[in-house]
Amino acid sequence: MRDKGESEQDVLEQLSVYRARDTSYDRVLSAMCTHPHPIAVRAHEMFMETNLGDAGLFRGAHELEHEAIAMLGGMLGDPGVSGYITTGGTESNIQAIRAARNSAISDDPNIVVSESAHFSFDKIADLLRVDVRKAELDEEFRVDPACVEAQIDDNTVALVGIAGTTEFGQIDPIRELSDMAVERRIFLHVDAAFGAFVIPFLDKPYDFDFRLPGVSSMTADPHKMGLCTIPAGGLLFRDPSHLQELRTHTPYLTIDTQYSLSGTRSGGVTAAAYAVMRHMGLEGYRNTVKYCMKMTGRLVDRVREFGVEPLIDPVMNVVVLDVGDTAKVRTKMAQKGWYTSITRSPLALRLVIMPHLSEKRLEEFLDDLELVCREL
Ligand code: 0PR
Repeated sequence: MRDKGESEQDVLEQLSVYRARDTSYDRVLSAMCTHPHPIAVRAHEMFMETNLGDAGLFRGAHELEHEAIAMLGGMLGDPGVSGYITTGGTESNIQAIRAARNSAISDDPNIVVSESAHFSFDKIADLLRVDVRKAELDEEFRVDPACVEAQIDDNTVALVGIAGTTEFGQIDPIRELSDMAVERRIFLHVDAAFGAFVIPFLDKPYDFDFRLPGVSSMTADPHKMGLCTIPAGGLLFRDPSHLQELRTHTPYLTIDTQYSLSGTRSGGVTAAAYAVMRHMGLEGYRNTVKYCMKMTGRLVDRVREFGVEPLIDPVMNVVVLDVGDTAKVRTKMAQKGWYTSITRSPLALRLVIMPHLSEKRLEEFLDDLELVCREL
């Protein structure tokens, strides 16, 4: 740091230079985040300095958190859920499994997750010292319930289903997992980090949320398809006693209990999550999902015209394409300024169709993809 500070204008100019190096979302088909809704930005600014780590000082922000959690719960089948606004899917998953582990009695705990689980579960294995067992997928890239069942033993403290897998946008058979969880009395966590703001608005209904009796907790991220500012995740528990497993005593603060992983945390994102959900309403999200699914359908129709097939018919706005030499196609598309992603197994081209992608950009992307695929 310099001894004498620089003028505000100088610093802002420097920031603009750095900001110009960032990618703008319009050519990004690899991200699960998008432009936040303007009302989320406004709300975030209003509550930026509030600290939910000392919630007694910021009663307004604290109340907004309860409201935001109730709205998330209402969308997912239980407005009476307990929880808090996390920093994202990773924190929600960590905390859900921590609660499950703490509420169970085992010296050698394990959890059974789907092979398609997000890499946050690898962090969980390391942080929480639980054995993370991975169950195989069926040919449609959903977890195979029989494989989950085969991995369960007396030390299994949680099952995890994914509703909206990171790589394929697939939905695990949550009803079967819920039945298993009820029968075996095991905690069931549903990771709907991406899917929470998509699945309720698809034409086809899916059972994936608290309407299923076995679902104990859910991850549902406003900062993905919820159009909120970053970092905003949702952690929801059906049974308030599970949230209590995360309780830390904070005697010298204005409120003597904290549940979050982080201590000091801005109420900005909480206000943003509240504001964007109030403003969008279910109808707003339904329209967003309708747009993304229309674009997804257009993409699939068009690639089929030049001989490229998706690995599965897209369930949500994630498309995985068999383009032959995936690495080469990805590199060539990157040279044309497009950000794409891949799946690990099998290796294929992964595209996420977020609300920031315009119809015009999609057509340009498809023209370039056709050229690249035909040149192979
Ligand atoms: N669970 C699922 C199903 C996810 O897809 C993700 C993230 C997480 C949990 C973890 O969420 P946080 O990243 O909020 O902790 N899925 C994307 C991924 O890792 C996130 C992402 C977003 C990646 C924007 C890239 C990007 O530009 O692939």
